[in-house]
This record gives sequence, structure tokens and C-alpha cells, in this order.
Amino acid sequence: MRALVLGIDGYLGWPTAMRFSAAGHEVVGVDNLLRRRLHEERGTDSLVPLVALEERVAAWRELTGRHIEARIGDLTDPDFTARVVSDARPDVIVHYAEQPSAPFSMLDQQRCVFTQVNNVVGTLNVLFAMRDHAPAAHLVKLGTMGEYGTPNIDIEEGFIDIEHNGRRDRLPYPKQPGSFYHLSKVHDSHNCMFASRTWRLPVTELNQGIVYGIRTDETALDDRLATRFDYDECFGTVLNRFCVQAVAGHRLTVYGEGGQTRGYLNIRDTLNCVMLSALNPPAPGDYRVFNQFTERFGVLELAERVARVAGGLGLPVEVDHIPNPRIERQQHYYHARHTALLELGLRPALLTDEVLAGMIDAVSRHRDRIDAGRMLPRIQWDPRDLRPPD
Ligand code: NAD
Ligand code: USQ
Repeated sequence: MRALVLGIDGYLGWPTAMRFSAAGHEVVGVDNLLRRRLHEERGTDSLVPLVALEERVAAWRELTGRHIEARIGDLTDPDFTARVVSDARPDVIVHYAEQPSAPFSMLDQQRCVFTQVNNVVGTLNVLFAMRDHAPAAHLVKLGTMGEYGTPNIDIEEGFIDIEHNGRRDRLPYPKQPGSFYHLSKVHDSHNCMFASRTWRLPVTELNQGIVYGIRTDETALDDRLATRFDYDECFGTVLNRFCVQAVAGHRLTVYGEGGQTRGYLNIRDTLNCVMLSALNPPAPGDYRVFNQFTERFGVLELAERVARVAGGLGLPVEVDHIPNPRIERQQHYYHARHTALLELGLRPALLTDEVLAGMIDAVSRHRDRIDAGRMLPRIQWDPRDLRPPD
């Protein structure tokens, strides 16, 4: 395959590009380095040191003899996006290139508008570029489980059969997202579904849960191939944050009651799911949705597991309940179907104590880079709840 990876410099994009390249596919990638810029702006940084994108690509070539072509540019620029898609002539486009942080999108009006414009306009430009230059290409678009929210009924994979006033139909599953970021993904989903139906584009939407993990087969080859690993309140996801907090000896920051239940998956499974989707494309005009996670956990349950495993490694740490800066249900029903990827052949890498110990160990190697001032959240969903920073 010729694969175009959008967001190649990101947490998931870089390991994905290497995985496709390792499997013998041709890879072109695009990034505007937004994620690195936002960290600079906020004074935060990846726990794992990162080399520049061009150095990553050069190291990959030096170590494997394989070439990845990386292009710097912004998908919100329609001419750039059209040029990239036209030049790359992709069979598959893996689209990660968005602003992925819910707290960042809730910071203020400017960050909210930026997130929605960046994500929605970028995706629209990709869809138009496909229509004009690569209508047979398969779009694998990263959505998120958070699009569905936490309804009091089972969550299906994208669509639900509904009977209403004696008639039946299969309709898009209702969306009740919990942040302006998650809303941007809902808007994307609608645009992708419409473009797929209207222009006969094959589209797979991967409604992904929360990703954890630090290593893949390819990132482990050399320090220069490492992917980013964040633990600040904006860009760090919860399990990655808990592992860093445990190593730093910081009380684990469970927001509120901790009954918030979500789907989770190992970064290794993100790569497997994306590859399985790419190798099994839908027909032209088909828009399908896969829920991409392997296990569900409550936040308190995760914190308690991290504390237990860290304690066993000689890192005693306590679990703390701090006021929840988000507006979200803290005790709720959560049961989401996730069988489509299993049926395609996914063999999940589950979160065993051994995996958790491996993450904590990998984090420990960079303990001198941990900024303890970055553990407590300051961004409030409702600014009337503003408290002075600790
Ligand atoms: P990331 O920020 O590390 O990666 C996204 C990359 O896209 C960054 O390198 C960024 O610079 C680039 N980018 C953003 N806007 C761009 C633009 N307009 N033009 C060009 N490049 C642009 O984020 P991630 O954690 O790797 O997430 C990747 C995707 O997966 C996102 O779409 C996110 O919504 C989704 N997702 C992530 C998770 C998770 O837990 N990490 C879970 C579910 C869904
Ligand atoms: N949480 C804590 N303590 C913390 C951090 C978070 O209790 O220190 C709680 C949050 O309140 C929330 C849950 O943990 O209930 C998950 O938070 P998160 O920051 O790990 O994840 P979220 O904001 O939902 O966003 C992340 C990614 C996003 C992706 C999403 C998948 O940043 O890109 O879309 O996970 S999902 O949640 O399934 O929508």
C-alpha cells in the first residue's frame, strides 16, 4: 500500500508510520508540528526526550534502510492538503492530525475555536482533496469513544436500530460529547459520513478509547525513534499520568469520585487496529465505524491498580480524590460494543500487572525529567469553579 499518515509527528502518528514502513508499505507523512508548539506555549514537555521529525526519519532510514517521506504543512491550508494528497497518490490515508486535548479545548474561547477550526477544517480539506485527487483511497479517520458520551444504554458501533411510531431504521448512534474537543470529532464524523455517501469515498472511522503505553516494537529499536509521552493535565491521558505520578511519589489525582468509566487500549493495539482496518477496506461509498478499545476501567480502579503495582516495585504512592475540574458523570452505566476489530483478527494486549510494571519502569528511566508542578489540574470546565492554583 501507499499510506499517507496525517499527524506523523504525534504520539500515535510516528509509531504508525514506522509500523507501515516496517511492513513494507510506502509511507508519506504530514505534520505542522502543532503539538510541539502547544507544549512550548504551555511550558510543558514530553517525559521522553524527542528528536526533531527529520532526525526521526533519518534514524529510521539509517537503522532499517527504509524511507519515510515527511512533509511539514498545515491541513487547514486547502492548497497544501490537495497537493499532498495528489502527490502521494495514497491507497490509504490515516488521519490523526488534530488537536486532541479536551482540557485544552475548554481553556477559553480562543482555544475552543482554534480546536474546532483546526480539526473540522483540516478534515474537510482532506475530504475535498480525496474527492478531487484520490477518490478510491480509503480514509481511516481517528474518532473517539467520547463522541458517544456516557448514555444509560449500551453503546453500539456507530449505528443503532431504532423503532419509532411503528417504523424501524438504522441510524447514527446519538452523540453526547463532554468537551468542545470531543464535539469537534462529532462534527468530523458527520462530515465524513456525508462525504462518503455523497462522493462514494470508502471511510473507516475508529472511535478510539484512551490510549496508554510508551513502547512499540519500532520505538524500542533506538532512543531516536521514541514517541512522545505526556503527563501534563492537557496532553497527558489518565493512565500515563498515573504512572508518572507514581514514579514522582505524587498522590494519584483521581478527579472526583473516580467512577468515570472509559474504554482503554495499549498503544500497540492502536497500531494493530489501524493496520487491520487498512488491510480490510470498505467498499466505495461505505462509511463504517469501529469502536477501538480493548478493556474498560473506572478511573479509581485504575489508580488503585497503579498504586498496588507501584508499591510492589518499591514506589509507595497514595490515591487522592481531588475536586473534579470537568463536568462529567462520576458514576454511570458504561457498556460499549467493540467486536468489529476483534472479528477482523485483533488479539488484544491487555493491561496486566506486568504491562503496568513495564510502563512504570520505562517512566522511571526518565524520572529526572518529571516536573512535579504539572500534576494538579487548573483548567476548569466551568470557570465559576475557579480556584487559585495549588
Ligand atoms: P498528537 O497531538 O500527538 O498527534 C496529532 C499530530 O497531528 C501532532 O503531531 C500535530 O502536530 C499534528 N497536527 C494537528 N493539527 C494539524 C494540522 N492542522 N495540520 C497538520 N498536522 C496537524 O495526538 P495523538 O494522541 O497522537 O492523537 C492522534 C489522534 O487520535 C487524534 O485525532 C486524537 O483525537 C485521536 N485519539 C487519541 C487518543 C489518545 O488517547 N491519544 C484517544 C482517542 C483518539
Ligand atoms: N482523569 C482523572 N485524573 C487525571 C486525569 C483524568 O481522574 O489526572 C479522568 C478524567 O476526568 C476523565 C478520564 O480520567 O474522566 C479520562 O481523562 P483523559 O484525560 O485520560 O481522557 P480524555 O480527556 O477523555 O481524552 C483522551 C485523549 C483524547 C481522546 C480520548 C478518548 O486526550 O484525544 O479522544 O481520550 S475517550 O475518552 O474515549 O473519548
